[in-house]
Amino acid sequence: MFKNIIVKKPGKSYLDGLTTTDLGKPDYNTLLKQHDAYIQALEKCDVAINVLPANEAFPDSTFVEDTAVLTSEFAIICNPGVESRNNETKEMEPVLKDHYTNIHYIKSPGYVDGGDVLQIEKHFYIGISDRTNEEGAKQFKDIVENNGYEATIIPLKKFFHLKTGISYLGNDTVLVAGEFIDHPAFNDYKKIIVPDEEEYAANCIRVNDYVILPQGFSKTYTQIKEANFKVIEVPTSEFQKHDGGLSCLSLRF
Ligand code: CIR
Repeated sequence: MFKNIIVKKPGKSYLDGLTTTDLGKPDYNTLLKQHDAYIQALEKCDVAINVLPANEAFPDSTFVEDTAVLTSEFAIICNPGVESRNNETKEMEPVLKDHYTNIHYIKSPGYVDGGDVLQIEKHFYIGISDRTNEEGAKQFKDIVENNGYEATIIPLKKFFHLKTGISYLGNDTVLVAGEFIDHPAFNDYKKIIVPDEEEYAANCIRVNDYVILPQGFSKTYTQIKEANFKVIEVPTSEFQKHDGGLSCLSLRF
């Protein structure tokens, strides 16, 4: 069960944030509406939500997930692997100190983006990507193993972040796309396979009783419903334009 969620409003500078897509410039008003819809979806999930104000100095900082990885026992403050985002952690640290005394840090030359870390019960999967390097992944693995968890490091082939292509829905079930569909690391889980044309929907979140899923991916929606999960759909076009999915927009603990 998650009790707390941290989100951060997007600022106007979001429009100048990082992207690898060619989906066009985000529309700021639609972006704000979509962020509100995300918060409204979370409100149905029986959690306390801390909505942090926007910080124009950090265009990508609405994607709070990349700053930290949180468990019920400890926090790991990440070291985001792109310079324009690296200091986002400085803002998040005092917020996390209100909740945690047991805090660990990824340190340079190790880099980890929280989007590269998936927790499935007592096991962490850590992707090596353009943002997370081997040194960072090793530091992360050591920290969690010292705290009684297991960890597997997974070099990514194409995905932006590990969680761009996989989500854990609970009940031993993963939602997988692309290079993770046949990846041996996930063979012990029940798999729901996201078709190529719906790849973006592979990034969703399970928050207590609900799976929150991007709107408009009907094949994925139907499969998740058929597996007996309760689903809330939210619009995400303006986040998608900047490589962001639903997990990126919150810290859940
Ligand atoms: C970035 O390039 O960092 C942002 N535009 C997107 C971050 C997405 N975060 C995530 O997948 N955890």
